[in-house]
Amino acid sequence: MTKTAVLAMLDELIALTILDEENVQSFKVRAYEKARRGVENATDDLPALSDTQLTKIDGVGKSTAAKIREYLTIGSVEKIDQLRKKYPPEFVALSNIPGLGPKSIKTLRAKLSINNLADLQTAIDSQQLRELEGFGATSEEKIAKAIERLGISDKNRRFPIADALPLAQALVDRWIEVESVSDATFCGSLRRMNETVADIDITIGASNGPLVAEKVRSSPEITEMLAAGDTKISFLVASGLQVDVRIVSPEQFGAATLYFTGSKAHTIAIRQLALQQNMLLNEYGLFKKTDDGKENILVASQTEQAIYAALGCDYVAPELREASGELEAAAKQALPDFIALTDMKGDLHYHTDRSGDGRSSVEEMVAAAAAKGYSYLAITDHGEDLAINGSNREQMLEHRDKIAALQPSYPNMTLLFGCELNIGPDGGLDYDSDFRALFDYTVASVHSHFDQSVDKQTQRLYNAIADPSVHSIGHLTGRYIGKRPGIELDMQTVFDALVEHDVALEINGSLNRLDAASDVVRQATERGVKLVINTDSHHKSELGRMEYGVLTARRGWATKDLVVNSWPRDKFLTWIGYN
Ligand code: DGT
Ligand code: CA
Ligand code: ZN
Repeated sequence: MTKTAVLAMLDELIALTILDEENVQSFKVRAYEKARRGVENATDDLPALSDTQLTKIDGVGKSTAAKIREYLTIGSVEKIDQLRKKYPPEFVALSNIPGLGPKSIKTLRAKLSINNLADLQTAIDSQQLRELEGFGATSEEKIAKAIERLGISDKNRRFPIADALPLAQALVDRWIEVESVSDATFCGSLRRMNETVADIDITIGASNGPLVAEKVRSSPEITEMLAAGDTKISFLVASGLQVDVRIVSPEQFGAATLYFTGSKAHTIAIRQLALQQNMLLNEYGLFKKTDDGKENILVASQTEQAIYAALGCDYVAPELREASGELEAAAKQALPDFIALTDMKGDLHYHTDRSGDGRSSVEEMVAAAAAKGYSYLAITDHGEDLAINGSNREQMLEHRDKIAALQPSYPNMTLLFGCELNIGPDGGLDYDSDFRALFDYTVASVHSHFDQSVDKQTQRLYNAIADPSVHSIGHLTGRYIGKRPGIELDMQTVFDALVEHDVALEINGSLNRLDAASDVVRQATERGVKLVINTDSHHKSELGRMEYGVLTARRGWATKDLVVNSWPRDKFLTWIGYN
């Protein structure tokens, strides 16, 4: 059990308690939140701690310590199981819809027997919400529109990547350690970094399949077993997410992951390519027919790399496999020079506890960036316009001194005094232009007013982009995948403005955001818009998000030359006008 899993457990406990008590400020909720912050800052090796040591973690009392111990020992927590019975995951999920909080979903359940999205949709379709006290026609329409824009209305439920990827990673990390396992990976839409997934597909290569199957079948996350074989196991977890596991021999691992990663269209195209070369590709391997056509001889199967190579192709990374030109380019060995994680030279959207929502000190955050080997770092705490989270001028200037004082300890990394400016409803920014000019670097982003017209939002973005103090636009639409629709924009106008004013478009690596989205990145790349890939870290444990940002950029065919924070330090500093 990793610390990430414990944090996820505490998140669920907090969400369920809020629902139970209808109060985000209750004593219990605040205690759990405090404990979560403590655990986040504690050692990664929680299982090594004794009971006494657990209670020594900041904010962790006896009862929370007992729950953490229970979770570390048996993989579940009695209290959470009880709350889940009262509030099943598909019911809790309703509170993610904008306009519906804990109180209102409980009203819907009490008055209209609404237990899940399908029930809610039926009630909306028959206009039952507008008759309900505290709702009305406007709120019914607003909820209906939110469901539609989130794309969650169809009965084939999809899950946001932020809900699926950490679980998939935890399962793979655990199963790869099992005896006789040669390799394991999640596949399907998740490995291709799609924003939402229908299920988690996992492929395991192992010489002792039955032994591994036994281990998989006894996973503590399982709430319902759907198929319990020795080569294929399917189960549900508490959220309702389905996990499909295939166990194959180590020799067939590459052919199996190629097949199960898809996309379906990509795998069909690559089979076609094999046929053109008189070969046969299936989930077991790539085979060549003998001259008499009677026998198939194995050409490659153990790794995906070997299969692409045997077909005379560049290796096509999973995030590119969407049948949108990648195979044609790979067959000509002409895949563009896409950005890679190892190219990244700095993080340029980065918070410290100077921000109300930041949770690590500036010293810790700078040390974490230095440990990544970065050559530059922009510290971009929130400007004054963001209530609670923002900083006034005096606080910002003090912060600047603090950052400058740290610089001598980091000769290999240039520390930039930055700011995340808030883009107001009409495109206005924090402070005034003289004060904004004090920042070495800025990222401007939208945090509110999501419901304006396309024209108004486009003009709003245009005004921000045109401001001379702005270097980049952060999380373009402000969406939370599957939870909050972002603003709607006329993208061509936005791209034109970005090019005209030489402002970079951010790809935000937070799994909840992945904003700008990969399809937008692809258009931006074609238009020659400069890009920047950031983590938007609010804690020292969040720097790993750079990988997700880079994968999203690669899905959008972003080339290295366009990504400003892959540039060498001198080139980058010249671009921002730093001296
Ligand atoms: P999802 O689950 O809807 O988010 O998307 P995928 O791509 O993960 O689709 P899924 O889980 O149905 O199947 C996983 C992969 O298995 C898929 O990407 C390609 C492969 N696959 C599934 N069915 C077929 C099929 O009928 N033909 C071919 N060639 N491949 C398939
Ligand atoms: Ca899938
Ligand atoms: Zn931020």
